[in-house]
Amino acid sequence: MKLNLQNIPRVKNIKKENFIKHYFKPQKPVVIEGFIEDWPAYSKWSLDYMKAVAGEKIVPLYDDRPVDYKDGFNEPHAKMKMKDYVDLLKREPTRYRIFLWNVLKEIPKLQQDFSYPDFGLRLMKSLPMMFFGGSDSYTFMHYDIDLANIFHFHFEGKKQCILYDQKQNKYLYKIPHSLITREDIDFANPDFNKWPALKHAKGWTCELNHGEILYMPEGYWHYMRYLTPGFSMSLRAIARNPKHFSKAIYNVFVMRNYDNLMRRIKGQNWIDWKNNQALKRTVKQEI
Ligand SMILES: O=C(O)CCC(=O)C(=O)O
Ligand SMILES: [Fe+2]
Repeated sequence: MKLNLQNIPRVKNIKKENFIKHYFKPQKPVVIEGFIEDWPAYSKWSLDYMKAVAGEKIVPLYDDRPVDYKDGFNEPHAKMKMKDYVDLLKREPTRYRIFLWNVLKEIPKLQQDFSYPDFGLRLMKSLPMMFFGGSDSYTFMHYDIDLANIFHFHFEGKKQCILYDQKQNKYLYKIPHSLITREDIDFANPDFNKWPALKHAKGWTCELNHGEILYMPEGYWHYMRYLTPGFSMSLRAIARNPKHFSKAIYNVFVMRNYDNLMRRIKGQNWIDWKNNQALKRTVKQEI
């Protein structure tokens, strides 16, 4: 038994009218090939290049340990110099990932290597974020706090992606007051005896290679597994669906603070309660 996933369609060098008509308007994901071949980044960006330009920077690292009430929202688990991190990635499989690293704030000259593509959406220019991972590391299933439209550019190596839209929430063991599913689900090889509702979730999948762009529509859940060491950059455009937009405002200004407060007050009990609720609420939906 496998997850119910269909392959994300692939297009070459799509024009913005077609992108809007076939993917943005219907909110469908797509992999765009061959779009950034004229960017300097296409030939320059590699792990070695990042080591050369950012080697001395201290980078925040995350592994796949379960959420601990003592950690703040998105607080890193370790720190290292970028040059040591790249060496580690190349030397051995590691769970350590860089998650949400603000490229332009850290290394402004990287801006010279790429431009903001015109897909007919206004991209948030101050927020290009980078993500790095080692062989077989993964970014847990989540959606982004602002439910944005995301353009995810991949460099070096290969990465597997699994996506779900917001309509699938009832089958995904979503944790309340949070943006993740139960962390003990292995989306690469799920245990359907333990998580039977997953059978009903309809999702999408692809393998991303160097220079390819994955468009993730508003609020889409995403799980990313690094099949080889590599990195990606995400550009985002604000959620246009008013329901998504108001959820984004709620998440940023209410949900995040409420969750942090409850962690401080109730500690591990809060985390345990949320994990339990994720199971209960999904089981209820199933019947
Ligand atoms: O590539 C990753 O590790 C995660 C990417 C992600 O979460 C994003 O682009 O929003
Ligand atoms: Fe994300």
